[in-house]
Amino acid sequence: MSNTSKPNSIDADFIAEANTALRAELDADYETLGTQLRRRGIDIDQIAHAVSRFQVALPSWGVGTGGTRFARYPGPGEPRDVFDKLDDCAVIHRLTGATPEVSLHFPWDQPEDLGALKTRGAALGLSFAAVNSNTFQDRAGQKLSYKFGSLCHTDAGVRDQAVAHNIDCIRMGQALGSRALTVWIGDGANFPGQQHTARAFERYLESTARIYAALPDDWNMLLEHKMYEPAFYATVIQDWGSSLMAAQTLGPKALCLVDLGHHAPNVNIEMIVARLIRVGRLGGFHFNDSRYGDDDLDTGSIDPYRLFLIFNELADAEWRRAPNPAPAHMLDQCHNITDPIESLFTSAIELQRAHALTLLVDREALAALQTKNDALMAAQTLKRAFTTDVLPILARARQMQGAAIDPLRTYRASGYREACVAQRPASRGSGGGIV
Ligand code: LRH
Ligand code: MN
Repeated sequence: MSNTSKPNSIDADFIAEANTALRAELDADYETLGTQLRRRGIDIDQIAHAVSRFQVALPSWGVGTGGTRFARYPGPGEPRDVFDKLDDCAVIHRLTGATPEVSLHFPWDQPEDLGALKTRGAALGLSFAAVNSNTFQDRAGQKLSYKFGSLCHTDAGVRDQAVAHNIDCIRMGQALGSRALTVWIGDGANFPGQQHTARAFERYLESTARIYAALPDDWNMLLEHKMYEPAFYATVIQDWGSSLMAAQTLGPKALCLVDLGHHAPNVNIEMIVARLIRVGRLGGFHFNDSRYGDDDLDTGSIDPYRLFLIFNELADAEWRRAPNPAPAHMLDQCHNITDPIESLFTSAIELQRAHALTLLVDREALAALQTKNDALMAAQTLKRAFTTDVLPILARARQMQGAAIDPLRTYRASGYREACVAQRPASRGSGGGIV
């Protein structure tokens, strides 16, 4: 456990000092934007306060360097263990004020001492979001392989092993104060005929029912669908329909998690979000961006309008008081060539932006235009919000929480990464794999 040698952390004083030089410029930009928005009947301070309440959980596996099946090029000063990962997550939260929770993945983050991990989290101002089980890899000493699946495996022994792991994740999550279990499985087939499509789904329902029965009353089970990979012909939980069918079969604590990269290119994800909200089963998101497959690129880096349209469904649901629990916002990205800390705080800010932009939509006017089928004016009403430069609002929202007006400039000035390099032995490259 590496809690003695912590890189010089980016503390509140360092951030306050960095903000001093930027305050006057921000005040001027904020004033200008405030005047423009006032003309549109919008109170800029109200938006800034709403943005300051926006939160997204960080993926513990995202602060290390990711890779592809071809190679992984470890970045400098990589975290050695879950304690280093928490240190890095705390830096992201100090810079943005928007990421107070970390989503852990077991066994990747399995500590000897759960209590020590919880204490360290609290000391860093962090708490724990949904925990993720992992029955898509075999680990040392594991009796039965997940090569041909886990919760849907034809061998009851393998299913029992996978169910036991998920129940163990619930136990560890409880010790950390988490309130949800995310279940993503890669179970599926590479050949037509390899797997009985219907029976595989029934085995999934039987296994997840046993996990569901072990859930504490105040917990949720988040079912994550994915179109393909690692299976390349059929995936048991390949789309939102299969996920929703399973959630409705399991019970009210089972909800659907939408990972943006788990759909075919061009799928209208905001429509899926609207449908899941209609039945109160939208449990959360794994935010990232992609152009082709599950590329796990930085959120908002490829198609920020798509991200805006997804948040627009969330804002509209809140406006029309739709009966859906507040979805759990989480990032799930793979940083192959950037500093993961920079990618994660930049992505958290992209989410703050998408959220802020949806608050600029004149929903009364839009509803009236939709009713009278004024297609172009309706589209323009939405686009007008999207094309507003809300950077001053995002910076103000961070400043209001003692976070950085300019996180990238502040982070690079801190020398945090260089300090990590000095204290964390360089890790070797490997053949491949996402983490
Ligand atoms: C599967 C997935 C899932 C995680 C893994 C790291 O592609 O999105 O959410 O368990 O990535
Ligand atoms: Mn995911």
